[in-house]
Amino acid sequence: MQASDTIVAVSTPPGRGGIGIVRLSGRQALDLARKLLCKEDFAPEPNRVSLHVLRDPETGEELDRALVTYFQAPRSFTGEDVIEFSCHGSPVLLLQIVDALLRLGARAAEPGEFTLRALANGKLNLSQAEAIRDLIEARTAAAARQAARQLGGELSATLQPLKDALLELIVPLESSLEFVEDDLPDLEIERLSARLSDLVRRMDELAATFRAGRLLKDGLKATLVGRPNVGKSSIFNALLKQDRAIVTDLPGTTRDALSEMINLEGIPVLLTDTAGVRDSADAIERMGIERTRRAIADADLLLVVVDGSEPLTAEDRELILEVAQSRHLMVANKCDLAGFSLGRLRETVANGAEIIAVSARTGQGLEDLRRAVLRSCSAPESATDSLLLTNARHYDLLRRASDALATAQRLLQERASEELVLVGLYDALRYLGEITGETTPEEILTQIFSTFCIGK
Ligand SMILES: Nc1nc2c(ncn2[C@@H]2O[C@H](COP(=O)(O)OP(=O)(O)O)[C@@H](O)[C@H]2O)c(=O)[nH]1
Ligand SMILES: [Mg+2]
Repeated sequence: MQASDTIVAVSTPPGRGGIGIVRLSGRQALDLARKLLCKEDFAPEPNRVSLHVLRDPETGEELDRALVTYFQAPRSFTGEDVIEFSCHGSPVLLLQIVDALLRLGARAAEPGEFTLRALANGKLNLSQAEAIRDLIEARTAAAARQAARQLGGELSATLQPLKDALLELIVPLESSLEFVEDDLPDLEIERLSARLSDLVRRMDELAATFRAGRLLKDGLKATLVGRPNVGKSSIFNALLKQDRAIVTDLPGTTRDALSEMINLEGIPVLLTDTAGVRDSADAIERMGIERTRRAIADADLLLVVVDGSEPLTAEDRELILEVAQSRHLMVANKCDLAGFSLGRLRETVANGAEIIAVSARTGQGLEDLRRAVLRSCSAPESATDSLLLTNARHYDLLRRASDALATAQRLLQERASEELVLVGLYDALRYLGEITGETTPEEILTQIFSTFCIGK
């Protein structure tokens, strides 16, 4: 990637739409726009929109009429000259326009390259760049809200006081190394040590938010399992509040594993309905059962459904045994029926295991089920209002920083040399710097930006 290139990409999603945007960034942006507009004297006022005809640079044929906006360096997203063409949202047309700009000398942008340039030009830091990706990929409003906070710089702002405190610890250690022949006085060691443990505690507190943050971002896979006709598809539909799965009286009608995303208190839960687990002679149904086994292996949480209005069958018992080692919830369906009882189930499942009584028909108990799903993954039961760590890379670096400080503190207590103690402090400082990008190695940057979409 050469920063001297002028890069181009379609920035709106693939497919048809009212508007499609082509973005151009780099030194030659204005020059290339002049050629595309066939207007040598095109001198747009920055940040003002104007309507122009875009033409094929070779044939002069009209391609589209588009709104053109010029963002002058350094006051643009990338920090370079940027031109955005808001065209009609036809994939064919947008490709033609990109193609015209490529022929004029632009280069096709790599994934995330616009954002990478913004980073290189100091328009944002690495954790903010990652927040842009997370915001684009957010699947619930709560996840988007977290990403927006991090984009606003809240994570960097939270880390800054930790870095400042570290530097304040480094200074006296460095100077004692430099000027004092005697060891640090006990009182000073106690003071530094206390501040180190305070820092470790603050870092660990922030790291602990990752459990909830990860759920918000990555979500949870919950899979409904059970023998045919217990009401899995009905529960699936009731939770979706829409008739997505096929519900019938015939056992084995659900032949495929169906998945839909639902939103539980901001956590995206991928809910999967499966065909019944049972031996079947029907070939198509057998294929569904194969997928079911895979869905079970893939799930973070199994919702084991039984029909609470009937005695447990051998199949039910077998399944209950089978899932014992996996994370699961017992769901007794059809609690609207007169014959419903939890007693039989209580005798079969392990002591004290939670059983949730529901009725897919009346909706009774579904709220308990939602809450139990959240509880089972230790998610906060209501959307939290504080900053959460949502990125595994950030979590890992924070843990490493905290470990390095804990080791440094131990060394300090053992009266090890200041040099040794300082190693841990500098390591911690570097790890924190990697979160926001000041000290992130090039290959890590490349890896991070490869996960972005093109045109961002
Ligand atoms: N009374 C009652 N019937 C239900 C309930 N849930 C499902 N059913 C019925 O049980 C049958 C099987 O349901 P279905 O969702 O297809 O079961 P699956 O094979 O486990 O997916 C259908 O006739 C449903 O109408 C419920 O909560 N109460
Ligand atoms: Mg079904």
